[in-house]
Amino acid sequence: MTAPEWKTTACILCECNCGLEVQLGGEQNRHLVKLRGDDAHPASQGYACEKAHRLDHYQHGPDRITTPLRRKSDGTFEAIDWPTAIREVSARLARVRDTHGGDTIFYYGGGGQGNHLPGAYATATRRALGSRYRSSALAQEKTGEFWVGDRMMGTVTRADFEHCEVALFLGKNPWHSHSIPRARVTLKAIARDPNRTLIVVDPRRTETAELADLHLQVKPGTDAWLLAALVRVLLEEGLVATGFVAAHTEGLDEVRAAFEQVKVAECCAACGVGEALVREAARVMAKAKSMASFEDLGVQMNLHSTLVSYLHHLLVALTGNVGRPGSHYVPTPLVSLFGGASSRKSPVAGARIIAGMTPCNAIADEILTEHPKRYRAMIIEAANPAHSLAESPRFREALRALDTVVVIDVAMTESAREAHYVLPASTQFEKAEATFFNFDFPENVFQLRPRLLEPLPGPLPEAEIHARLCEALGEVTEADYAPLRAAATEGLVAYASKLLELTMTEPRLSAQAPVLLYRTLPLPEAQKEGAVLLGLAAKAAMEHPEALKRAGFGGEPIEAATALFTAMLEKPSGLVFAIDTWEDLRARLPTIQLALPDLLEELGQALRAGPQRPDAAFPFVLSAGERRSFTANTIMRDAAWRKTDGAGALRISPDDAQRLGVATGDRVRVTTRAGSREVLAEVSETMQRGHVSLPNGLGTRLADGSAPGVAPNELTRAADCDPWVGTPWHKHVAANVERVG
Ligand SMILES: Nc1nc2c(c(=O)[nH]1)N[C@H]1C(S)=C(S)[C@@H](COP(=O)(O)OP(=O)(O)OC[C@H]3O[C@@H](n4cnc5c(=O)[nH]c(N)nc54)[C@H](O)[C@@H]3O)O[C@H]1N2
Ligand SMILES: Nc1nc2c(c(=O)[nH]1)N[C@H]1C(S)=C(S)[C@@H](COP(=O)(O)OP(=O)(O)OC[C@H]3O[C@@H](n4cnc5c(=O)[nH]c(N)nc54)[C@H](O)[C@@H]3O)O[C@H]1N2
Ligand code: SF4
Ligand SMILES: [Mo]
Repeated sequence: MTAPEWKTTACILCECNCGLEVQLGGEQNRHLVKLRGDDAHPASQGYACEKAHRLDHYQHGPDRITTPLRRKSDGTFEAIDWPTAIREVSARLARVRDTHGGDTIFYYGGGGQGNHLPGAYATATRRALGSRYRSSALAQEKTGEFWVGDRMMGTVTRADFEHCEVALFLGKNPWHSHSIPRARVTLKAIARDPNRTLIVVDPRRTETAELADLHLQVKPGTDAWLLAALVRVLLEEGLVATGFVAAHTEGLDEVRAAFEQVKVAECCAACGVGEALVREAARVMAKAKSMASFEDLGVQMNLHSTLVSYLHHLLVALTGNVGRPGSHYVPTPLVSLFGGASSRKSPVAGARIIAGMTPCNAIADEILTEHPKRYRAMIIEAANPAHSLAESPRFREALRALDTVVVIDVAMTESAREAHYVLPASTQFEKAEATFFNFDFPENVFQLRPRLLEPLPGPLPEAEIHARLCEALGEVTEADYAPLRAAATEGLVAYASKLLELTMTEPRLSAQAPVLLYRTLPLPEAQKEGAVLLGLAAKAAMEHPEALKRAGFGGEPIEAATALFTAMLEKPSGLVFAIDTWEDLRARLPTIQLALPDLLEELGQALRAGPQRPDAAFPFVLSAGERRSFTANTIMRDAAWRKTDGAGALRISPDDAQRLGVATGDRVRVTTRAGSREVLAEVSETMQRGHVSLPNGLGTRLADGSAPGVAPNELTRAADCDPWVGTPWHKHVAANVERVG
C-alpha cells in the first residue's frame, strides 16, 4: 500500500496560522490523521505547536450543524432547507432595513484566528443592507493600542523578535499564546544567547518568564506604575536615544515635565518590583542595539490599559526602537485589519469607534434601550460573542431583545443558541481559506489554502451564503454576471480590467465586487472561495506598489494584481507577497508625537490615587481567560481534544491554597460581582499570593448538556472597562475563592 499523500493547509488555532501538511484517513477518508509543520511555508518554516496535531477534533466537533435552522416560537429549532433560509433571512433583514434603517443592522465577527475570507464576502451583504456598524474581538483587545499608535505615529507597529537584542513581553505569554512566528524557537534562541536579553512583565511565573533573563513580576493591575518608573529612569539617567528622538519625534519637553511627578521608588513599591531590577531593565533596554516588544492581553485587558499602551509606546520611542532591524516596524498588509481613531461614535452609548469597530463592551448598551437608533438585528459570523464578550447573561439578554439574529457558524455555539436563524458553514478544511493576520517584515507572507476535503452536502461556504443573500436582496443579478463571464474567456487580465471598469462606474457593483468575483471568476474547485482575493490584490497593488514590486509583482496595478493572484493559486504553501526595506520604512515614518495630554493627565491621576486596593469581600484578583497548552478560544468545542487540564482548573498560589485548606483537585467556588461558579483548583507555584487564574475558551456547552470548566464571562461585567476605548478588564476581576464541601 502506498502511503497517503501529504496535503497542504494551515493551522487555524491562533494568529500565526502555521503552514501544515496533513494526511487524511479514517472513515470516508475525512479524518486529519497525521499532521506536521510545512517546511515550505515561508513564515512558519515547518514549525507547529502541540495544538495543531489535534485539529481533527475541530473537523469532527460534536456540535457540528449540517442544515439551516429556524427558531420556533417555543424556542427550539427546526431544520429548514437553504432556499427557505435564504428567502426568510433576506426578507427579515430587508424589513429591518426598510423600517428602521440599515444602520440598525449590526455585524459581528467576520473571522476567527485563521478564516478571514468570510468577512471579505460579508462586506457585500452589509452594503446591500446599508449596515454601518460592526465589531469583532479586536475591539476588546487591540483598540487601545490602535488608538494610541494612530495618535502617536499614525499607525500600528509589530516587532522583529527574530533579530532583536532585547525582547520585551508585556502581559503576554508567547510560549503558549505564540503570536510571533515560530515562537518557541525564537524564545529559546534569545534565552540561550548571552548577548541578548529576554524581559517578561507578568504577575505569574509563566513558561516565558521561566526562560527570561529579567522577570518583572508585577502585582496584578499595576503595570502603569512599572512603566512610568521605566520611562522616568530613561529620562532621569540620561538614557534617551537623543539622535532618534531629535530626528523623529516631538513633544519630549512636555513628557519630561509630566514625568517630574513620577517618583521611581514609589512606583516600584506600588508595582511590587524592586527598584534595582527596574533600573537594570531600563538600562538594558536603552543600551541595546535593538528592542522588540509586544503588549498583549495581560495589560490590554487590565486596569489603565490605554495608559499602559501609551507608556509602552513611549518606552519604544524614547529608546529609538522604531525602524531599525530588531525593533518595531509597520508591516505592509494585504488587507489591513488595523486602523485608528475617527470622529465616529456609536449611535446610542456614544462610544468611540476605532478601526471601524464599536467597542464590544458597549454592544449590549446599544441594544437594551428605547433609543430610536438602537441596533435591531445582528449578523454574527465566525464568532461566538455570547461566550466571548463580557457579562454573558447581559449579552444573551441583548440578543433576545433583537428583532432578528442570524448566526453563520460551523457549530451549535452559545451564540447560535440565541439566534432566529442558524446558517451552517463548511469547515475551514472543506473550503479554501486564508488569514489576513500577515504581519511579517521585511518579507510579508500570504497563503491561500486550498480545501482539504469535499464539502458535506448540508453546509455552505460563506462565499456562497453571501452570494445567495445578495441575490435574494436583489442587489446583484445574472445580468451583472454576463459581461464578466464573457471577459473571463479572454484571460485574467481582461477579466480584471472588466471588473475594474464595472465597479468604477457603478457604486452598486463596487459594493457587490466580492459576489461578482465569486460567481464569475473561473477557478479550480479547491480554490473557489479565493476569488475575492483578486479584488483585494488589486487594492494592495494600488496602495503598496513598491513593496509588491520588490516581491516580483510590478507593473500596472492590474498586471501586478493578476500576477500576485496567480502566484497565490500556484503556491498553496504560501508566498512572499511584499518586500520592504528598513531604509524605506524609516523614510516613511511620520514625526512621532510623544505627548498625549489626556493620557498624561490619567497618569497624574493614577499616581495620586495609587493602585486599586482590594475590596474585603473580593480579596482576590481573578485573571479570567488565560491561554494554556490546550485552549483555543471556542474554536475547539470537543472536550476530548484537551490532553491536559481537561477541567480548566483555577490556578491558585500555594500560600492562598494553604490558607483556604485547598489542594490540587479540590473543588472551589469562585465568586465575583457578576456571578459564582464551581471549578477544580490547581495549586501552582507560578501564581503569586492574591492572584488566581482561569483558562479561556472553557465552559462551552456540548450537545449532551455538559460544559466542562467555567465560561469566564459568566464572571465578568461589561461596565468594567477602559474609559477611553471600552476594552474589558478581564484580567483583573475582583473575586472571592472558597473551598467547597
Ligand atoms: N494556546 C492558546 N494560544 C492562543 C489563544 C488560545 O486561546 N490558546 N488565543 C490567541 C488569542 S485570540 C490571543 S488575543 C492571544 C493572547 O495571548 P496572551 O495575551 O499571551 O494570553 P493570556 O494568557 O490571556 O494573557 C497573557 C498573560 O497576561 C498575564 N497577566 C495577568 N494579569 C496581568 C497584569 O496585571 N499585568 C501583566 N503584565 N500581565 C498580566 C497572565 O498571567 C498571562 O500570562 O493568544 C492567542 N494564542
Ligand atoms: N473573559 C475573557 N473573554 C475573552 C478573552 C479573555 O481572555 N477573557 N479573550 C478574548 C479574545 S482575545 C478573543 S480573540 C475572543 C475570541 O472570541 P470570538 O471572536 O467570539 O471567537 P472564537 O471563540 O474564536 O470563535 C470562533 C467561532 O468561529 C466558528 N468557526 C470556526 N470555523 C468556522 C468557519 O469556517 N466558518 C464559520 N462561519 N465559523 C467558524 C467557531 O465554531 C466559533 O464559534 O474572546 C475574547 N473573550
Ligand atoms: S496554535 Fe498557533 S502556533 Fe500552534 S500550530 Fe497552530 S497556528 Fe501554529
Ligand atoms: Mo484575541
